[in-house]
Order: sequence, then C-alpha cells, then structure tokens
Amino acid sequence: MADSQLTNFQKSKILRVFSILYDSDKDGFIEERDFVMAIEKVRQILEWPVDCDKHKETQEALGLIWKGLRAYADVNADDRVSKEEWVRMWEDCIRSDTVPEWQQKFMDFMFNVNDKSGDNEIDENEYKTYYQNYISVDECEKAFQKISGGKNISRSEFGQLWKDYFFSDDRQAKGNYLFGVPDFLAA
Ligand SMILES: [Ca+2]
Ligand SMILES: [Ca+2]
Ligand SMILES: [Ca+2]
Repeated sequence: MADSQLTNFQKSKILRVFSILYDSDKDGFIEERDFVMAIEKVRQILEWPVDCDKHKETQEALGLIWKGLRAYADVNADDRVSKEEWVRMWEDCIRSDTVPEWQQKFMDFMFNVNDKSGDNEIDENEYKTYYQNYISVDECEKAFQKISGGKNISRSEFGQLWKDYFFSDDRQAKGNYLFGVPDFLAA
C-alpha cells in the first residue's frame, strides 16, 4: 500500500469499518461467512423470528452485496477480500467519485436496520440499539450527538453522512462519526 492515493486519515476510516462492520469473525479478511454472521446478528438485534420476511429479505440483500463486493474487490479471486484489496477498491471509488451499486445497497440496508420503527428516521434510541452491539453505549451517545446534533436522521442525511465517512478527507466532517468515535478523532 506504499503508493496509496488516500491520505492516512481516509485509509484509517476505511480500515476501521472493515474491522468493525464487515469482518465479523475478525480474521483479517471479508468472506461469505462474515455476511452469514452479520445476518444472524441483525436478526437477533431486531428480534426477528427465523425465516420471517425481513430475515429472508436481509439474506437476499446481503447475499447480493457480498457478490457485488467480491466481484469488484477480490482481485486475486481467492473468495475473500483482504485489507489491501479493500483499500485499493476504495481508492478507485474515491478517484472516480462513484459509489458502486453494492455499496449503495449496503447503505440502504444499514439505514433500514438502523430505523427499527420504519418511520424513515433514525432516532438516538435506534442508533444505540443497533451500534451497542459493535461499540460501547457511551461511544454510541457521543457519536449520535456528533452526526445528528441530537435530531433524528432522515434517509438523505444518512446518505450524506455515509458519503462523508467514506469519501471525505475533512477531519471536521460530521460523517466521520457515523460508525462511532474513531480513536484517531477522540479528544
Ligand atoms: Ca472474516
Ligand atoms: Ca482476495
Ligand atoms: Ca425510526
């Protein structure tokens, strides 16, 4: 990664999400079984019965997302995405300023599972319900204040925060806190 086009700040954000959200079993690679684990985790967080419609929709959506990610990023075709492949893919996206279709789907999926009540807004409780399974409650509260100023988050605001997180090199961007308070930003 010596000739990376990304700043260290961008790279740190991208690798943070790799570890926190995607690499469920924390073995340093994103693989199909990470998505299988993620589906089960979401099912438990949102208290869905096994094989209910939402559970099936999620299996289908995350299956497509994994296929899209693998097709885009798995350059050496070993059925897993390494950190190097992950960073290279994001360099591509950032350079061309495009969000790949699978990533758009993942963003919609994340909004939908964050918005447990289904009213098209994420409130603080919903944010905490979801993210306390990935980060501490204290960190959830700090992060929600940063990204929302205490107000509910609409789908379009969420899209902007998402874009800031993955694309922006601005340390002041609110979106930097979308998935918690990164160590490299904590005061
Ligand atoms: Ca893994
Ligand atoms: Ca690979
Ligand atoms: Ca809601």
